[in-house]
Amino acid sequence: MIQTSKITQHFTTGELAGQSILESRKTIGDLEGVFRDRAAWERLDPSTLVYRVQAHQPVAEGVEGGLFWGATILEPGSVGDEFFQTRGHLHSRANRAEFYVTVAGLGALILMSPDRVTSVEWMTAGSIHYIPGFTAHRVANIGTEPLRMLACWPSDAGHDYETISRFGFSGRVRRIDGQASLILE
Ligand code: PAN
Ligand code: ZN
Repeated sequence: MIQTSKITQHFTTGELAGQSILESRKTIGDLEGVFRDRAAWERLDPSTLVYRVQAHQPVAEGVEGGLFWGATILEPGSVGDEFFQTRGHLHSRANRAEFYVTVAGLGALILMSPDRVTSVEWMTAGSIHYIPGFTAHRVANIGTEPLRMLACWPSDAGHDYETISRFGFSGRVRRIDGQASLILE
């Protein structure tokens, strides 16, 4: 049998297309507690779009042995001296790893090890990033164009947002003297 894929990946925009693609969006109002400068966050229009996530989930969430494919488009912008960024998470099955690939834009992949050591990998078109298990991950858009990236992760990984919302990362990427820098807290 010869079949054509029903899901397609656009390599310029990073967008996925196809019938069963799941889509979610996060606005400034959805991201309470993500940015250190609360007053700056409160000054922004809560309906401002920060990022969109598309996911291709060929098996049900939680199935062991499957894979998911996703696209994230993170708008440029800032909240105080921080850049627009994703909430960040661990995986619920914490040992599950993940790949990120940058399609376009400039980003910072913020990683935190189980002993709370935070590091950054700069993201540029074509860069591939392996996120090991037990590693919290968040992405900031440090450029002026949308950051477009792809991700592939196990279908039984799940998302643990609670740990990061309670304990945060031990470092943040901030604009210091005009330059994106990792500032440890
Ligand atoms: C990604 C992220 C996506 C959005 O698909 O879920 O970039 O980030 P948050 O989930 O932290 O809001 C991924 O890492 N999946 O596991
Ligand atoms: Zn993840």
